[in-house]
Parts: sequence; C-alpha cells; structure tokens
Amino acid sequence: MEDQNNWKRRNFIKGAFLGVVALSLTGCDYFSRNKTFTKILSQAETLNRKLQKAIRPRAAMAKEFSETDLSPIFPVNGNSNPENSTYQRHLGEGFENWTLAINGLVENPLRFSLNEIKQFPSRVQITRHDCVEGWSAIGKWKGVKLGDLLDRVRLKPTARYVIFHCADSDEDDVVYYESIDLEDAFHPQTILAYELNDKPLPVANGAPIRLRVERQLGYKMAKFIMEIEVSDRLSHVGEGQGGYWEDQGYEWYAGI
Ligand SMILES: Nc1nc2c(c(=O)[nH]1)N[C@H]1C(S)=C(S)[C@@H](COP(=O)(O)O)O[C@H]1N2
Ligand SMILES: [Mo]
Repeated sequence: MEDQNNWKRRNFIKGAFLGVVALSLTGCDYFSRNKTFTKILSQAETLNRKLQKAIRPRAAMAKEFSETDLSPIFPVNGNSNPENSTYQRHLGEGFENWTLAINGLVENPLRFSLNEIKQFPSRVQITRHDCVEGWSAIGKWKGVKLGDLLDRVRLKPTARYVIFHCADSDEDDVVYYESIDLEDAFHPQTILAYELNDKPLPVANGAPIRLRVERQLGYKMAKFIMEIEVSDRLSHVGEGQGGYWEDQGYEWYAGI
C-alpha cells in the first residue's frame, strides 16, 4: 500500500514535470519575445526545480553511451561561426593566441591558453545532447573538468554562479551567454570540451571550447566561450535571467 502510494506520487510528479517541459518546447532559432510567456515560465521554474530534485538528485550522473551508439553526424544548431572580429582573428591564428579568462569572485583570476587547458587531466564522455527543437544526438566529448579550473582560480566564499560569455551574437548584437550554479559547475561530467568525436572541436560546434553540462538541455551548453565570470548573482548580465534563451522565456534550470 505504502509502495503504491509512493509510485503514484512519483508518476504524478513526473507528469507535472513533463508538462512544464512541454511548455518550453519551442524553437531555439525562432522565438518571439513574449512577456506573458516569460512570466508563466518563470513561475513554473521554481516548481520545476523542486520537481527535478524530487525525481533525480542533482549529483546523479547522466547516462554515458558506447562508441557504437555515436550518431553518424553531430548536428550544428544556433550560431555556427561568430562574426565577432576578435573571434575571427583567433580562428585565423588557429586559436594559438586565444586565452580563456576566469574572473569575478575568485582569489586568483587567471587566463588559460588552449594548450594550458589541455595540460589538465582530461575527461572523455559519450553522452546524448537534447535540443528543445526536438532533436537529439550522441557525441563523444573530451575536455577539462570545469571544477579543476575553478579550483585553480579558487572561488571566494560568496561565489554562487558561473557565467559563460560567448563570442557570438544575434542580429540585434545581443551576445550569447549562459550560467550554471556551483552544484553543476563541480559535477564530474561538467567539462569544457575541446574535442568532439576524437577531433578538435569544429568551429560550428563551438571551437575552441564549449561547455558540456550533461544533465541539462542543449541551450545551456555554451559554445565559443571567451570568458568565464564567477558571480554571486545573475541580474547584471543580459536581461538578468541567466542566459540568452532564458532572457526570452526559457527555464534557467533546464534539467532533463
Ligand atoms: N554560443 C552559443 N552557444 C550555443 C548556441 C548558440 O547559438 N551560441 N546554441 C545552443 C543550442 S540551442 C544548442 S541545441 C547547442 C547546439 O550545439 P551544436 O551546434 O554543437 O549542435 O548549443 C547551444 N549553445
Ligand atoms: Mo537547442
């Protein structure tokens, strides 16, 4: 009896959660800024995060696949080649002079070259990427654990969020950005990937490095990262919702 009730509760929670996700199933590429929709989503947001925790603890690992599961082609979505002139110069130089700045609420702000990033122990993971536009693909990613870089710069006690500033922007010059909390930042599968399917990360998939935060939806996985900012809040970036798509109504915690 006890068990059955638990089971019913679980299914109810799951159903409610899927409803929330269904609300956000709109295109990544074509999205009209709709304030009412934004409001509905942000109310659903808090509920969604609680339900997420009830279903699967945040520390759980995302499923990892094997080589035979790899998708023949890993798709490209969103921006595929930032027009930004600094980015184009770095691309032309093979990212030889590109550096990743980590600053904000850290004791020791640093810049890492691509080579330095590759000197850290690497992690390889074969995971499934889910985009809200309705496609999924399995890819093999190699990169550095974000937590290792954050340990190197040493977070201040007030640090709460990690914000990724990207090289690309939309037709209104709004720059792509994303953010995660420390729980996800130090998750063992959260990496800054520099290889996809055993090759240097292609430009269209986010070269020189892109975020993999495997427990969340595709739009969280910032490509073309230029700078990482550690912060105690999200209100000062973009329109204050913690990400480019979040500013247009998507959930900030995009758990799968
Ligand atoms: N900088 C940046 N990151 C981005 C995007 C983007 O347009 N710009 N698109 C997001 C979306 S909606 C998805 S689904 C994935 C797509 O990654 P892919 O091009 O490697 O398939 O990147 C995400 N990260
Ligand atoms: Mo997406």
